[in-house]
Amino acid sequence: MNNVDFVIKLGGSAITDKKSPLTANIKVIENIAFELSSIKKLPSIIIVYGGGSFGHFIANKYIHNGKIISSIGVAEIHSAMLTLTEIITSYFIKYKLPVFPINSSSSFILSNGELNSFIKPIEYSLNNNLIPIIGGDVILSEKDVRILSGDKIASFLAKEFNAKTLAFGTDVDGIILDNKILHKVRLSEIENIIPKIKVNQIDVTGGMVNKLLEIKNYIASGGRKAIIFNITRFGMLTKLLLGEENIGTEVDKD
Ligand code: IP8
Repeated sequence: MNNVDFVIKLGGSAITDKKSPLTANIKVIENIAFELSSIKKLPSIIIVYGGGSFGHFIANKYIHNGKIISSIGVAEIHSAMLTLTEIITSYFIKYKLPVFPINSSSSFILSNGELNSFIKPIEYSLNNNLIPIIGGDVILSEKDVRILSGDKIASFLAKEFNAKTLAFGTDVDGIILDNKILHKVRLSEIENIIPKIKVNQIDVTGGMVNKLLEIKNYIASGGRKAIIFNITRFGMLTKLLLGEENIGTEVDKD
């Protein structure tokens, strides 16, 4: 498996308008594509994206106790994510980015509660100078269908491809407590921070709290640094890719 420099999650709250069903935030998507295309020598990256007002809006209607309770619900959620995939892809291509969308519902299944993956297409797309992009989606198990969040996919792929940085692009400047951005957080501090974070009701996969838990598991199991930053601020993605410091909240080992 080849190594990558970055796994970057495009948060659903950044790339869609969470207040309007099925509405992409075209300006943010276009800025992301523009910034990526403007970097002279793009590091190796895997892009992951969240559901926002596509996946989460539909999923909210059909989820009960973490399970999707209707087959047509599964079809609708998957279809909404395909639409979002197509929107992101078209803007990346507009900026001549060799994007290669990979479907997570065909790359991941749950078997006996364990996540099984087929990620060779991601490895091979990197070998072929393509930028793999993959989103949160519905995934199948023996007897039911669940949502696999983009956060989980991002941390999973960051581990598999030994990413130097796992970056979560959101619509906030990082973890903010008492009106201050926490620029550096150590693994052991995460548990104390989580109860102080406001919970987002729309997000079926748990929003910022889930992100921090995901990062905690990621770093605790040998992952390298993780960063939460505001990807809706033009220029921040470029700073991330150029390795600038203090662009959001960075989480490291103790
Ligand atoms: O926005 C969830 O991905 P997330 C995807 O990364 C769906 O939690 C289908 C709701």
